[in-house]
Amino acid sequence: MKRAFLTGVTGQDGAYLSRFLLSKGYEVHGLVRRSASSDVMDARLKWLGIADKVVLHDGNLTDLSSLIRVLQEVKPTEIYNLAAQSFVKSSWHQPLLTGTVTALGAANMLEAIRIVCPSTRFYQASSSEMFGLAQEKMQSEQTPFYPRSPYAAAKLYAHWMTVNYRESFGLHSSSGILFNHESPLRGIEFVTRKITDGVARIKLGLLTKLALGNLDAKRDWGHAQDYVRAMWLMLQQDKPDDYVIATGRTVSVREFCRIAFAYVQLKMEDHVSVDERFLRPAEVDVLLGNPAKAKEKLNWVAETTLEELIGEMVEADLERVRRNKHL
Ligand code: NAP
Ligand code: F7E
Repeated sequence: MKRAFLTGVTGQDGAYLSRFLLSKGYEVHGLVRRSASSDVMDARLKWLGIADKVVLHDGNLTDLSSLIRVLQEVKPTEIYNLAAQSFVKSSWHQPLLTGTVTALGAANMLEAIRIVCPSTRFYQASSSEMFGLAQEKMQSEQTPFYPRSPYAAAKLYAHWMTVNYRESFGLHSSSGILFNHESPLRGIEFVTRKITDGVARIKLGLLTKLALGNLDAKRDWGHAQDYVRAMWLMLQQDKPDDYVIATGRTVSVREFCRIAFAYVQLKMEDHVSVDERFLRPAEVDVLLGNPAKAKEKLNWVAETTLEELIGEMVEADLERVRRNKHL
C-alpha cells in the first residue's frame, strides 16, 4: 500500500492533497504542531469530510528530532513538504521565524529523509514568489529568480536545497514552483478569500466597505484542487525534476474584485477602498506562469477557470456567513 506523509496537512493544500491521495487508495499521515486551539486545528479536513481518515502525528518542522521520530514510525513511500509560514506580508514582520520554518524547516525534512528513508520520494512546495521582480514576461523553469520578500528568499533556499539533495545524495526530490492557487479553504488573510468573504458580507448586509491594498498587482490564479494533482504527478515520474504549475493567465486584484462583486450583482466601485496598511514594503507587481513543461511531461493542465473559481469561493462564503461559520 502507498503511504504518504504530509507536512502542512491542516492548511489549504494539505486538506485537498489528503482528499486526493485518499481517493487514490493511499494511507495518509500528517504532521501537526501543538496548538492551544486543537479543537479547530483540523477544520479544513473536517470541511472536506476526511478528518477521521487522516492519521495525525505531533511534531514540528523546526524540530528535526520530531521529524526523524515520525518518519521512523510511518515509513512513508512519499513525502509532501507543504508546511511553511506562507503569508508574504507577515514575513516582513517575522523574518527570522519565516526563515526558520520555511527555509530551515525544508532542510530539516531533507536531512530526516537522508538519515531515515533515503529512497522515499519527496515533494517541496516552492513558489512563484521566487520570481519576484520577474526577469521574463512569462516565467518558466529557466527564468532567473529575484525574490522580493523574506518569504520568497526563504522559499528560494528550500528550493535549492531540494535540488542540491537530489544532486548530492541522489534523493528523489522534486520541486513544484506553484503560482497562486486558491479555493474556499484559502486562509482569510490572502486577498482572494478576503475579497470573496467581503463580497458575501456586503451582499448579506453585514458590511458596506472592503479595504484592500495594491489593486494593480497581477497574479496567475488557479484552483488548489487542480494544483495538488500536479504535486502527486511529479512524484509518479521516474526522475525527480522541477516544474512550473500555473494557468498561463494573469489578472489584477482589481479585476478579481470586479468579477467577484459582479457575481452577486454588485459593483466593486461602490464598496472597495484602498488602505495603505495593506501595502507591502516591496511588491511583486505581476506574475504569469508558463506551464508548458508540466503539460508536456506530466500531462497536467489547469482545469478550473478563474470565473469558476471565484463563483465557487463566493458561494462558499455566502453559505458560511449565512451559517455564521468562522472558517
Ligand atoms: P497554508 O494554508 O498557510 O498552510 C500552511 C501549513 O503549514 C499549515 O498546515 C500550518 O499549520 C503548517 N505549519 C506552519 N508552521 C509549521 C511548523 N513550524 N511546523 C509544522 N507545520 C507548520 O498554506 P497553503 O496555501 O496550503 O500552501 C502550502 C504550501 O505551498 C506552503 O509551503 C506555501 O508556502 C506553498 N505555496 C502556496 C501557494 C498558494 O498559492 N497557496 C503557492 C506556492 C507555494 P497550522 O494549521 O498549525 O498553522
Ligand atoms: O497577495 C495584493 C498583494 O497575500 C496577492 C501565498 O500563497 O501566493 C501567495 O502569496 C496580491 C499581492 O498572496 C491586499 O499586495 C492587495 O500583490 O493573496 P496574497 P501572495 O502574496 O501572492 C504565493 C504564490 C505564495 O507562495 C504565498 O505563500 O494581492 N493585495 N490588497 C492584497 N493582499 C492581501 N493579502 N490583502 C489585501 O488586502
